Amino acid sequence: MKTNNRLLLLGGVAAATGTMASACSRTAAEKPLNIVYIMTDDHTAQMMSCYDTRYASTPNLDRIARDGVRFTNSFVANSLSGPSRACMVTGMHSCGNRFYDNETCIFDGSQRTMPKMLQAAGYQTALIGKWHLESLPTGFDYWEIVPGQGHYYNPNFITMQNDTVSQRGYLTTLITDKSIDWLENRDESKPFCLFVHHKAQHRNWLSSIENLPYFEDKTFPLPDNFFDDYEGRPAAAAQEMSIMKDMDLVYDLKMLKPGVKTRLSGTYEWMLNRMTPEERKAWDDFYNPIIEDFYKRNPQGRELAEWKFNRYMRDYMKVLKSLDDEVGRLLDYLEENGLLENTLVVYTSDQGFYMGEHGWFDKRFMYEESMHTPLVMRLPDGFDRRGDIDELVQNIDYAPTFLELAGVKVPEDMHGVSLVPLLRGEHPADWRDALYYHFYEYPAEHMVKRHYGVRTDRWKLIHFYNDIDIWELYDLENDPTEMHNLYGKEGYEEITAELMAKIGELQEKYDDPVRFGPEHDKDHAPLTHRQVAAM
Ligand code: SGN
Ligand code: CA
Repeated sequence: MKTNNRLLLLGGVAAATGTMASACSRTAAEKPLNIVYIMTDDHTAQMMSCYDTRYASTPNLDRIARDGVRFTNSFVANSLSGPSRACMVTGMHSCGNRFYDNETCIFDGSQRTMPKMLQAAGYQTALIGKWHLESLPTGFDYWEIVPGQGHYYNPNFITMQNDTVSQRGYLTTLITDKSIDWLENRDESKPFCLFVHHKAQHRNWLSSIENLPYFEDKTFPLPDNFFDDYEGRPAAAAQEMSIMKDMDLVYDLKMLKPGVKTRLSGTYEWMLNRMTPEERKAWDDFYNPIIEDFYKRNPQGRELAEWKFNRYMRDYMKVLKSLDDEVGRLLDYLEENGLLENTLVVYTSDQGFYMGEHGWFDKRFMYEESMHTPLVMRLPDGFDRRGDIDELVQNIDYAPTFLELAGVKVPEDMHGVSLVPLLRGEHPADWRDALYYHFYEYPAEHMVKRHYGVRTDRWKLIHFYNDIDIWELYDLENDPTEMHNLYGKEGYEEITAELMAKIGELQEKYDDPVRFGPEHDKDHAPLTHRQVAAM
């Protein structure tokens, strides 16, 4: 058994709860570990330079990986904000935490959560930024959240007194300010776990005023499969998240002009009304020449596709620059205050995102770009692991990881698995060989059909169900962009049967009978995977 002297230092609080477990091998002189968990929204690995150098430069995010590890196979369980956050705090798949989708669910804050367990073990816990679980946070000594998606400009915050307070400033900066303030004023006698939840990079990518001029000289080539015809993939064809068809010219691409009304132009104007007169002037001074040029040239066809894609990329990059700078400011604070040695810093996103792949923005699908999520960790002293970790990991694993690091016994029925052995450089022989995924939010915005499936290191099998019954099989080694659905093709019977069995096994393990949604479930008993497969 490994000694865990650090646990002795946690003292009576956790010991008295009887929840201690042997966790990590650190020396007696070291202080208990702290955790800073930074989660952004819709930040995808294609736009993080330690994963992909084609587009963005994110030196501060990369710094986290440089002094620690980069997970190359990090995925979510249900690629949507609320569900991802619920998976993260509970260590359970959506079926276990019962937060299936953003539109119909309210998180039951009375259930077991990792922040509550950390609190019980003597940790100070705080949450700042986007929460998006509808009920007020539980398990945090301090919280300050934005209502719903939050606003980039002069946002409202909900405080612990349940007041809504409007604040001057840009949200990415404000969340960092508040995080640093909390660190400054915390009770230094206790270890802490701070959750910093940014709105950035969520739609509709409103840059800070300072960053407006950046990246205007950059042009980005369209991804090879931008003009995907979705052949053999009817569920992929049915979505409404196309840059060409569904991206709003005013709301997303900022081409506001008197007389031009789009589905979301009113929302965009309402957002701009949050700006101070000075901000609004700087905004208009920047966009007006672009707007004028756009309507004058009136691009069509491929030229319009390139124009839309490039505006999208540039706005995303401007917002990302603030995010990277602000994460840098938080890291500097930790460094200057001697906190880095004994703090695990985690950086991840609530899911990945499409940057024009298949012609899309948004997420939801079990395809790679959105099932994948960036995950890098700066490791505290005592953890010498560096470089890449290639094992299959999922956002349900964060809760057990933090619990183990805090010396709290991970409940046996928790779906996630602690990543601590991987952080120590071990390669457990019995590590999972497949990940389970289930997306439920349909019918809804972007119209991505309900689906579930399994992903191994090489294969992916997906079943789209509900008002469609389509299976898709991908060979990720030979078709990494998932353009060729091999389901039902000759030669793939055996792997298909194996993956189907795996889905059945995982649905049983996680107790996830396929749900058709609240309307259907009122009158029908949930169907098992096997019943659906037999339909
Ligand atoms: C909003 C966005 C959608 C986005 C969802 C979920 N529309 O509804 O484009 O898919 O959030 O995103 S918007 O018109 O309000 O911008 S999530 O990350 O919060 O799950
Ligand atoms: Ca998101």
